[in-house]
Amino acid sequence: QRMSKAARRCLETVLYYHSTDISPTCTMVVAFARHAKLPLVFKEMSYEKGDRFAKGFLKLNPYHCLPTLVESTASEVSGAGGSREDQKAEFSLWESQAVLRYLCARFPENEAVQKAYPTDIRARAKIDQMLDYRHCTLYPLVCKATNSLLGYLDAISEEELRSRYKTMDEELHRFAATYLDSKADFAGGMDTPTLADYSIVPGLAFTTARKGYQLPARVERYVDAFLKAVPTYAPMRAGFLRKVAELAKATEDKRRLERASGSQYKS
Ligand SMILES: N[C@@H](CCC(=O)N[C@@H](CS)C(=O)NCC(=O)O)C(=O)O
Repeated sequence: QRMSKAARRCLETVLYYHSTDISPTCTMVVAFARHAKLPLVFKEMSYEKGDRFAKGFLKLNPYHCLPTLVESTASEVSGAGGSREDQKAEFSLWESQAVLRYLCARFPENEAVQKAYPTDIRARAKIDQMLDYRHCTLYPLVCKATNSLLGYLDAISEEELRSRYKTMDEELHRFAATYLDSKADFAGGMDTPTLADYSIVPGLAFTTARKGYQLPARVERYVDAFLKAVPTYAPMRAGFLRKVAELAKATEDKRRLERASGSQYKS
């Protein structure tokens, strides 16, 4: 059935995210949207089953990465809202931080949005600076240090691992010295969490892949402050930490077995 021009149009915003517990990019957007109580439809996709490779979904996002946000219009039939069949996706967006910014532009009246991404241009520019820093500098160092422990990359020597953790740890100290001060809880001297914190905090959970590693004390307090301020994040973090521990253990066990059997097979 074609949508009549006269029909009232309503917009549905769907957020597709991974059901896997270890996606910092999904976590940052879901935690923010839930905390701000944004009127989104949340759709979990199975990472393992590869839902993101379905033809229909690839049309929405050829990069098949999550989170992906999709907006559709639907005719409102006798006030009941549109049915799925007469909906037509008209906008899709991926890249987690672009999605965060779009949600703020889309729901400007929301109080949590106003706090997380203020309209003052200098405050906003500083948050943008921290978002870019997270994606381009900090997070790549976290991934470089932790990926092989989680089995995402081949094994590396203990010496190399130590060196990568050291580089990451030095950057975390630099982050604390530059962006975290003693008066405010959040990055950039902010009293309430901003988009930058939603983006930075979840990825830090990967650092626990190495037993005995401790975040710099100021960064640890920052994570705690975020957990307190954003209660929707706590269960996500718990699942994330569990999954990191599981993956690290499974990777360690597998490599031990390979070494014992002298296998050439690489994980
Ligand atoms: N730069 C992207 C990265 C998104 C991304 O790689 N998401 C992962 C989960 S953390 C994913 O969906 N991977 C599966 C795939 O790309 O097929 C962002 O910030 O959104």
